[in-house]
Amino acid sequence: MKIDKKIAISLYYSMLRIRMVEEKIVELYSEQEMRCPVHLCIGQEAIAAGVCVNLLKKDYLFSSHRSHGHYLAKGGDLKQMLAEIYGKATGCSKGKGGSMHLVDLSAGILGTTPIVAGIIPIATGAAFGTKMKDEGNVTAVFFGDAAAEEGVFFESLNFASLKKLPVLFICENNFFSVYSPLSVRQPEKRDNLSLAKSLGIKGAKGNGNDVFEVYKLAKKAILNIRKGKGPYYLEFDTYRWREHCGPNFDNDLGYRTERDFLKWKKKCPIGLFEKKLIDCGILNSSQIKSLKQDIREEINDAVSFAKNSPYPESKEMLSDVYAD
Ligand SMILES: Cc1ncc(C[n+]2csc(CCOP(=O)(O)OP(=O)(O)O)c2C)c(N)n1
Ligand SMILES: [Mg+2]
Repeated sequence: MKIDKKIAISLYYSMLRIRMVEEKIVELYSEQEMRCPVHLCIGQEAIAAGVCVNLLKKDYLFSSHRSHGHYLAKGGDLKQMLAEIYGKATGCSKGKGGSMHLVDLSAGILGTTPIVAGIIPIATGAAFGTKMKDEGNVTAVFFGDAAAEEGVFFESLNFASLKKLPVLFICENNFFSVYSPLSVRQPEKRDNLSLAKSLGIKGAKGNGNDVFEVYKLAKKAILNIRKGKGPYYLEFDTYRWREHCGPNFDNDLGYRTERDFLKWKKKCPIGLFEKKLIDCGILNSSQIKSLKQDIREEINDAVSFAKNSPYPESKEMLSDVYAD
């Protein structure tokens, strides 16, 4: 593996931090102090990390309901994210949005929303805006395999291609929409990449559990966009480990098999990359231990901040969240 040491460590750190934040949410969720639903991306961290390491601060990011990883990888403030999940006034949406409405304007995170596919045209519009103003930002939008079934997906790709917009579409294919597998939702031979190409959009598919592969494909895509060559479509296969919504495992429900789950667990994006980094001599086990300790402390601080923050006042109920 030929990889720049600094990039390798930042990819690893980014994935590990996302995993540890979400594991903390798992640990604390049963206290019933977080009163909003959470859609965890444990198992899918490589896509957020591999794409976002290529983005600049001024670039824009949009995502959907499963967005903690995207928010953190793009540089969103951890304290404000946890405070938001705890419904506190110090949260990134002032405690009114919860886990599915993450925003950090200072990090270029313009928004995440839970309406499946609803964010795709919003991101496309933002990219249109930056192009009209000649601002030179790239806009990245993450969405799931089910979002690619909604009408706005096609409209957005069509418009982005027509106007050569600086937008990166990233489909995270985890094979399920809640409990429905692809086989009951899409014709067998459907291929989103061919659909994108038929609209004149370049793209690629990759292994979403291999962070280095994601990184390389995203790097190429983002360079293409920065050169003014128009939109790009990326699709990555991956697997969510936990239930669709919530902190538990749900393999007992029968919509997917324990065998499949274990097969994907063996392809843990963090475990596999960690082994590579150790084999290449980029990190050793004591450095990994100390990285984990640093992240643990950061998370504990952020949890205390969130828990000790006040709830929004009732007079705030109808005020504009992002006005100032
Ligand atoms: C328009 C719309 N329809 C249905 C839902 C309910 N819903 C929430 S998440 C989800 C599944 C989305 O699947 P996918 O886009 O593949 O993302 P994943 O959850 O797998 O990450 C559904 C159907 C919704 N939020 N919005
Ligand atoms: Mg899905």
